[in-house]
Amino acid sequence: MKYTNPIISGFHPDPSICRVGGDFYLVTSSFEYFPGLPLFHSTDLVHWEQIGHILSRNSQFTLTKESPNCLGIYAPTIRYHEGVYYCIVTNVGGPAGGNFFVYTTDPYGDWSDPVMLPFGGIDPSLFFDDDGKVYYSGTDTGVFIAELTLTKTTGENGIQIRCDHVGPQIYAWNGSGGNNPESPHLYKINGMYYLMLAEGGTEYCHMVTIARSQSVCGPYEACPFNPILTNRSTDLLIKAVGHADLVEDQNGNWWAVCLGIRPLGYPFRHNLGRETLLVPVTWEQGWPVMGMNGDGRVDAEIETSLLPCTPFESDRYIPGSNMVDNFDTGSMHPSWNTIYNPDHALYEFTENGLILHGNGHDLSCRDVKSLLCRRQEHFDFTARLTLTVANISGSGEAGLSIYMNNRHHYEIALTVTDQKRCLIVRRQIGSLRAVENVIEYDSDTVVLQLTGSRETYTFAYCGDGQDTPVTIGSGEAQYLTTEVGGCFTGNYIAVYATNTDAVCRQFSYEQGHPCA
Ligand code: 6LW
Repeated sequence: MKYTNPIISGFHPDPSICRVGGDFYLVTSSFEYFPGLPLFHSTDLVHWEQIGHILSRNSQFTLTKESPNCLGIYAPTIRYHEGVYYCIVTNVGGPAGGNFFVYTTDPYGDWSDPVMLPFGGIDPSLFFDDDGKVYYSGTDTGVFIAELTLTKTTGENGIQIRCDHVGPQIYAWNGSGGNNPESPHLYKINGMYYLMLAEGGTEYCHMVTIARSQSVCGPYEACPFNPILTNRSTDLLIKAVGHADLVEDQNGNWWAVCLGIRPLGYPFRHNLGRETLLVPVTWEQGWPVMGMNGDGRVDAEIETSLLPCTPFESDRYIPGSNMVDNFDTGSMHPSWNTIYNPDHALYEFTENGLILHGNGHDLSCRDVKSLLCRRQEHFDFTARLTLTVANISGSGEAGLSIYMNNRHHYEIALTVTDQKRCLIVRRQIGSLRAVENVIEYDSDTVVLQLTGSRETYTFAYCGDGQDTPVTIGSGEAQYLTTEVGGCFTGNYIAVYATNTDAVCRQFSYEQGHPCA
């Protein structure tokens, strides 16, 4: 069969995977977005459903408001050991930052509060050796390994796990010489210890390298075929592949998940963030060989007969699928995020829809806003928001935005200008900010539409009784890209209100342009 990469499209970087029987669980980074660490389940490695978020409570983590798109929840690792699921991760920046793990016996339920660990740096991973010892690997001034003493107790509230002791940091192998050796994962396979890294930085020179040893703390022998995975200096459409994690399926075949990007065109600029890819792995001379023909590359289409083909029926959210939210379930659709820990007072579910209570913060403000956002998962998409704003004053505004960060966003909004209700299209690219169109519009309710393509984001509206959207503005996609003004995340589609209350009655997101 043939499968297509990415297996999880849009901003889903730094994937980590584990298998429990015939079930695979996969987690990705989430940076400043809340809830943190989206968690996915699959039985065939290609079809994924989102089963929740690992960090779903304010008590588990506090996100810093510094440096949008660059800080927050980085690179997690998910592992399963003796009935317990562990996820170890870094909250980067702010006084609450640091490395910690959370755990659960039920990945569909709540995860524990954090168990903080005294290590600096990023990209933590856990390895459970077959002699009962547990090791941490991470990256600070270099890649290191340290033993952890974890103690598990069972009480009235289920299991409790604490870390009683951490061993010295051992710098065993720092990669093949590329910059930014990071994301170390340890494995024991056929009696050998393997230490797999990313090198070259998360941009276009990204790669995966590996070394092995007979002893967990080394000495490590580098693979003579390093890098074992990279798309650097190729014409492949997927670029910057790296940051991989290995998994063996129930049939004894091996796979890696990794991240990669799909630029809009040339020159390379990407707006979907770093996405999750699946790579076949075979073994030669005791080394993992990655790629469809063992070529150490990741293609958009991969032909393989080896997938554990056990697709499942899911009534959960399938990432990359179309979505309609009537805001009538009383809870948030799993694809919605807030930026930073949410202020729950800003969101009110009613039988008429979701009321956003504007808190005076507009899209350019780097603080908690009355906003919900979801990932842009396709180059070509159509998003629509049916919005009612009854009372609106001159400083009030509610609308639909394509949002990279507070300094890079385009939007269509209902507002008041010169004491008249109107629709505006505004764009901000760095320090340039302009309202580019103003249309008088005197009704309370409007359907706002945002379409995306590789070239352009286009804004349109439908007034009461209208069926055909009227385009009132557009902007280049290339200026809302990581290379222009972002860092580690991808673009989001946001519904928001500033200095007003606004009722969101329906939101839809569809791949493609159904109106075209
Ligand atoms: C992550 C590092 C990386 O911590 O990017 O691509 C950093 N790899 O391993 C942020 O995602």
